[in-house]
Amino acid sequence: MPWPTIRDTETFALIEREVERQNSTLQLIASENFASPEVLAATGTVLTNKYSEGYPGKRYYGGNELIDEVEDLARERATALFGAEHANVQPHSGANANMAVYLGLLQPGDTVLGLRLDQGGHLTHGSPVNASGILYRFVSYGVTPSDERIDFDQVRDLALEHRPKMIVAGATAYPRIIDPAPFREIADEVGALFMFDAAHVAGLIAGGVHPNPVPYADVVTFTTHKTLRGPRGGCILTRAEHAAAIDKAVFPGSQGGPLDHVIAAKAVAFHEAAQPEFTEYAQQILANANALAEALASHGLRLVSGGTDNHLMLVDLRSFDEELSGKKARLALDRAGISLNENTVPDDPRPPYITSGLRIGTPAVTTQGMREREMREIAFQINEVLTHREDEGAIAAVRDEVANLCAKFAPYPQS
Ligand code: DSN
Repeated sequence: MPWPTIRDTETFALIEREVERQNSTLQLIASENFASPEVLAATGTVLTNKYSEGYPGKRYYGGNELIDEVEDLARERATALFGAEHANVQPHSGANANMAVYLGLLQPGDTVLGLRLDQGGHLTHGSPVNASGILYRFVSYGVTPSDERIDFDQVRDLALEHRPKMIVAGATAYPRIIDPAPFREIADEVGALFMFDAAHVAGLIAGGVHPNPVPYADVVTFTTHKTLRGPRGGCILTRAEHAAAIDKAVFPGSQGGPLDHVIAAKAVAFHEAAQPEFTEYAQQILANANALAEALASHGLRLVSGGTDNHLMLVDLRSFDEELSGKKARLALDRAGISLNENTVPDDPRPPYITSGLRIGTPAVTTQGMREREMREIAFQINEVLTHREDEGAIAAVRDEVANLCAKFAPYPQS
């Protein structure tokens, strides 16, 4: 990276080493990506210096004329990209975005339906250790034991029984398309609001390869750094009728000053996602995920739900080797330069910090230009590591192969 004259060599040496790690190892964490140089540049600007509590035209600090234009640009681009009536681009993260929606549209103690964490849901969808589960009465739905897809009969039964104020759809570890239409129907049947958390699939929606929940949902939240490939942050899209409540819940309800440098970078990312090549990118994420899933299955690894139709897959390690936990597998893969995360599989007998599964995603490797052929190579190397996980010589050999592969597709080659 072209750094300015560096005096804090200690910190910047660590950053340089992280650039090198990202260039030379495989990033298969489904929620990660490589932001473009323009997104990185916007994030590293003097906009970080500004205080601008409030919204464009209604700030509590002076000197915000240009910041207003930046935030308006980001809001306009977000609403245009997804066809939404209103956008709030200030949430610092997806968790903040979700909590702001609950704060704006619910009362503490209200009943909400959400996908169970161990079935692919998110902490902010009512986990008992998260503020969502502490402040609201979440009731969880899950996937069917037979095909491991969302059990809409159960969603409907629970909705009729508990009469929730809101139904939440969306997931962090679910390998299939989430159809917003049946959620809307059930929400209408019981008079509930419908929130769709599109954190993982926002880029797939923007790229036109997954259904857009905006016409169905009262509110859509998402993060900007996963498949959407922007800076780390959150965003909320709402129908006009909820705009004032949501804006108030973000500021002053749950955040102070917005991160204006990150909002500028979000504007850049929305612009990038509106280009025709982003559709090709989204299509290739799916093609790569499909190729990787098929290749892993050919090595005898069971995939939750039998495959994928999004950017990720969940490997259930139990049938491969009963003794191999997700955590052990992840640590061995880390040693081989393959970065991913352990993950619970539906009805996992192991606790969440051990797990019986691996979550594997293709957004980052697709950004660096890898295609189906490389996915087959990656599946081969993953199988090598899992099979020879006690053999440090075999792991070192995979690490070399991974470094050779990554050298051909370095995401930040000029560094
Ligand atoms: N940490 C994110 C993920 O990995 O899916 C969710 O917040």
